[in-house]
Amino acid sequence: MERTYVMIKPDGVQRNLVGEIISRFEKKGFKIVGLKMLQIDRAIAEKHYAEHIGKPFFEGLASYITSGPVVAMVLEGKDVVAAARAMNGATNPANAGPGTVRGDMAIEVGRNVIHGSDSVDSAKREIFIYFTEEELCEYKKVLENWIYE
Ligand code: D4T
Repeated sequence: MERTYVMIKPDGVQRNLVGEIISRFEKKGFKIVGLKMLQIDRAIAEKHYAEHIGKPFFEGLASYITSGPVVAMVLEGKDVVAAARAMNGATNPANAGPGTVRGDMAIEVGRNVIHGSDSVDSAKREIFIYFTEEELCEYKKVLENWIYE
């Protein structure tokens, strides 16, 4: 089973969207295997968004992502990396379809509520920026036979 890193950004926490967003992934059938709240500091922001350092939007992104607590989670399931990206919607909420998190809950790219890893390799890198192996739970859920054939 694949794993992905999903993070509710500070605006999602401030706007009371944590429960609704987590609920969407639970209802879909994905399994939460890691979950915590933390405040990102500058060093973690630079590590997470290393590919964007130096770009015109980086300083705004860094101050936004460090501006309040985030909710970090690891989701497990079949093809969960692509599925979570699809559920999150396009990076710019203006282009995100209805039914997606960003389409339904956000307006501007600089306040786009949620992050999801863009590939299996990014997921592996990002999961271990935020979690240790010991913080991730391996467990079976009784409903699995009703979610997977
Ligand atoms: P994240 O990483 O937040 O899930 O976003 P994406 O994976 O969907 O998109 P990204 O890496 O291209 O962008 C990272 C982050 O930067 C913000 N951003 C991006 C911005 O404020 N202005 C911009 O022009 C772009 C491209 C939004 C997401």
